[in-house]
Formats: sequence, C-alpha cells, structure tokens
Amino acid sequence: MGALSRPEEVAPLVKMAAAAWRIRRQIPPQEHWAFAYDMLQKVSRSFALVIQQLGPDLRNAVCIFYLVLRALDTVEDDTGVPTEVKLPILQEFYRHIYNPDWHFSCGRGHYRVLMDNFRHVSIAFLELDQGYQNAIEEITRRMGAGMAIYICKEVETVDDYNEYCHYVAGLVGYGLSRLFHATGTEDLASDQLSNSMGLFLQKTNIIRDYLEDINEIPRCRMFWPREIWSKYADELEDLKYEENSERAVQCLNDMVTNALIHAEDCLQYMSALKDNANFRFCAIPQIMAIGTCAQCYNNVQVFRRVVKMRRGKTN
Ligand code: IN0
Repeated sequence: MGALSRPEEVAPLVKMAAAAWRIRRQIPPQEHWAFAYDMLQKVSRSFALVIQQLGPDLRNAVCIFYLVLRALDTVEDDTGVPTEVKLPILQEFYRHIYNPDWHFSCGRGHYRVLMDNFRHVSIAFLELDQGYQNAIEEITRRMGAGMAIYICKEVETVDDYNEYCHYVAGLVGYGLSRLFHATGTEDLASDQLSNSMGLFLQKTNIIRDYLEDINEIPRCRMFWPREIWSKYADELEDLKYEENSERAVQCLNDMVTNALIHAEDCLQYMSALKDNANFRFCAIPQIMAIGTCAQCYNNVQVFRRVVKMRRGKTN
C-alpha cells in the first residue's frame, strides 16, 4: 500500500523480492543452517538479504556472528532477568557458543525462538573455519564483558557514550574486519576506522529511538549522555514535552552532530574495500544511517512519534 502510492519505490522493492528468491536456493541443506538463515530473516528484515549476497564462506560466518550478537543483545535487553543472573551469562557467553547443550530462555517473539533454539547456532558455529571462530569468540567475550559493565553503570559523559557504543557496535566493526581479512579478500582495516563504522550506526539508532526508549515500561536505560542533554534540560524526559520543543531540537542537533563525527572514518573504511559484495554489505546500513540522520536533524517529530526510513527508499 505504502509503495503503490510512491511509484518510484516499486522497482527497488521488486528487485529486492527477486534477490530474495535467488538467494533462498544457496542455503546449506542441514537443519541448523536452515534455522540460522530463517532466523536471520526474521530478526533483521532487509539486512538479511545483504548478508546473503556475500561470498559463501563469509556469508555463513557473518550469519552466525549476527545471530550470536543478537542473542547476546537479547540477554542484555531483557529487563525480566535479574542482574545477578544476567551478568554471568553476558560474561560467559563466548564459552556458551561452543556448547550446543547450553541454553537460556529469555526475550520475546522471534528473539525467544532464537534463544530457545540456540543449539542450532552453536552447531553451525562449530562448522566454521577456525579463523572465523576465533574472531567471533574474541568479540563476543569483549562485548559481553562491556555490556556487563554498563548493566550497572549509566551513560553520563560523552566518553561513556563512546565507550558503551564501542562495546555494543564498535567491536562488531573489529569482528567484521577480521572476518573480511580471514576470507582473504580484504586488507585488515585499522581499529579506529572499524570502530567508527559501528559507532555511527549505533549512535544513529540511539538518536532515532529516543521516544521508544523513554516510553518503555519499565523504563529501560537511556543512552543519550547526560553531558549533552543537561545543556538543554534538567531531565531527559523533559525533551518530549511540547513546551520544550525548541531546546529539544537543539539537543537533538547536538546529538546528530556528534554522530556525524564518525562519518568521515566510515567513508575512508568503505573506500578501502576491494570486494563489491563486501562494499554493499557495509554501505547499505551506512546509507540507512545517514538517511536517518538527515531525517532526524532539526526534526521535532523525533520526540513525538517514531521516525523510520521506509524500505523502498533505501535501495
Ligand atoms: C551489523 C551492522 C553492520 C553492517 C555492515 C558493516 C558494519 C561494520 C561495523 C559495524 C556494524 C556493521 O549492520 C546492522 C544493520 C541491521 O541490522 N539493520 C536492521 C535494522 C534494525 O534496526 O535492526 C535491518 O533489519 O536492516 C546493525 O545494525 N548491526 C550489526 C550487527 C551485527 C553485524 Cl555482524 C553487523 C547492529 C549494530 C549494533 C549497529 C552493530
């Protein structure tokens, strides 16, 4: 319905559907791989298609990396899990991925299905080449440790904000750079540039999701750093009230400007990529993010309703 009222978005959507069909034929036949790719599609919408366009070995490694990270995220996010249960799971998660008998039920919807059937992800992980396994293990270990720190700590300063985003997204950049390098198609990117790729995506999500996060019951943690919002309001919630619109937009612009610091590194990272499929894989989320930044900048609607890019607009 949305697309038909926008004829220019029909062709990209048809192209996406055709790509989806071609790709479904390349998935390994075993049950654990069928589960992994099915799950990938359910938890990541359009991004699943982009992963599936990578070369065969890299595609399987990235699919498992993505699902491991989503599972870790599901544990971090589930406010129903008591902290004393949650911390050791986050810290030991990198060991659990080697053990198909391990499981922990949490999350909702597709995420709960992922957690309840995590053995399939483990079995598929154990089939990956050693180099891929090592990279995924190390990133999972460091991310789990970082998440555990921030379960008990608030994002106060801009340094905290950068550190939190490093744990949950910058490390993903390190991991992906190692996977690309292990495949043999790319030089190993620097940590600085790899980190920026994740930080730009994560900061954009944090900006866009202000309203969703602030209205969550029970109120979850907020990631807008106090050091930024305290210049504009006494409490972060105050930004959503109409009488504070002007200050809210100034604060929003401050946040977007902070995110854009990483854009130059992102361009440098992507311009060094040699393989076209790897480039597309990296560029599509970056384009979504820059589009989201453009849509959010100076836009008071961020504080009124959820601002999302439409799918047809991304291709
Ligand atoms: C990602 C990133 C991602 C892709 C490509 C290169 C990257 C380099 C460094 C860091 C991250 C990189 O992309 C996805 C995009 C995604 O999942 N989009 C969803 C939309 C959504 O809101 O869920 C979609 O359905 O299209 C991403 O956001 N993250 C991610 C996670 C794992 C991997 Cl392997 C790659 C999450 C995050 C937190 C930003 C790193």
